Amino acid sequence: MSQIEQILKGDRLALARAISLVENESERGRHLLDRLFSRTGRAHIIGVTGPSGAGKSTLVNGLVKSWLSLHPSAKIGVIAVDPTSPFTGGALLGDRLRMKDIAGDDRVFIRSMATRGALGGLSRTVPAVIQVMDAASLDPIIVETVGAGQAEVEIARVAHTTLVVEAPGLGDDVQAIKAGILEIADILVVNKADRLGEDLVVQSLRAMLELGFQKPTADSRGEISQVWIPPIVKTIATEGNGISELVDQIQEHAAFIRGNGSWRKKDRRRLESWLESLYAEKKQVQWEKVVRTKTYAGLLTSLLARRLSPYQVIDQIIGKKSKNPS
Ligand SMILES: Nc1nc2c(ncn2[C@@H]2O[C@H](COP(=O)(O)OP(=O)(O)OP(=O)(O)O)[C@@H](O)[C@H]2O)c(=O)[nH]1
Ligand SMILES: [Mg+2]
Repeated sequence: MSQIEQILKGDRLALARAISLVENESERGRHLLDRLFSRTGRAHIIGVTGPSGAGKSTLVNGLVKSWLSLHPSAKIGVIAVDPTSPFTGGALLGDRLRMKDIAGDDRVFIRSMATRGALGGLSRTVPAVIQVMDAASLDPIIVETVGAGQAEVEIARVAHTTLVVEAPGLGDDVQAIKAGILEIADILVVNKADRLGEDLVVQSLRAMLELGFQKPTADSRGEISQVWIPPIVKTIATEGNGISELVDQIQEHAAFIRGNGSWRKKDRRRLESWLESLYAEKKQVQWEKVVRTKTYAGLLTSLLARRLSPYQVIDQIIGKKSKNPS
């Protein structure tokens, strides 16, 4: 059986190997992705983001368990993106611990990745790893990432359904919840509902929702416009409380976006943002080549001597003749 066939039928070893090739951005990995691409686009991609320690991994563990009890024949992919430096393997071990209930299940494929994104966001190979899992018919594919700036926005671009997990006791609770999360959250999760201050977190999220969403109004034809208002789900991930409601909400959101055309729009947005980052990478590589040329060295000398401005140098590099205005 060819490597492609093995991946398509979900062979774990073939899948693990393929993901490593893709992660290392090797030529073979690239080739594999080209051949797998036509088999992708089916999986429901679920993003899970939120501050460090909110209980995301514990929640993913519960979510997967609950999903499998509802759909015993499902095969699920989990990607945990860690913002840790390459020198500490601690967080990766932590994921294994938090996800201990599902780590041994052969219907679940877990992959931990370190962030290597150019801008400190998601690892730039995350979309490619999702693609391999998608081709292997893993569905849903759950991506956990710490909600720190860029990664949070990126995950919302990649996922069909984004869960933002908050929890009491993470410092300055109420202030820490950024208004920006409404733009990315499809479902708001208040985890650690067993902890003091849980009601404050719920209240501030609710206040934010009221500010951010007006009541749906009937248009001129009397139809109520369709707006998804993120539900707030309270959970105790360590006990499994609230998880089945969370699964319901996730499936409801999937049905909602399938019904109103957003699913396709999100697919397009994801692929477009992927193209954009590939283009930026190519440009970067080109630039690094330019910097090593003699022409560049010459232009740099002119720049330092103030004979050419930075604009004129760039014009020369990209091949435009700089016109002398005088
Ligand atoms: N009391 C309580 N503790 C919880 C709950 N959920 C998770 N925890 C604990 O909170 C700690 C952090 O949980 P994780 O699941 O590792 O949190 P995380 O958001 O994945 O953390 P990072 O991946 O480091 O950002 C662990 O000690 C969990 O056992 C909960 O509902 N209640
Ligand atoms: Mg985690």
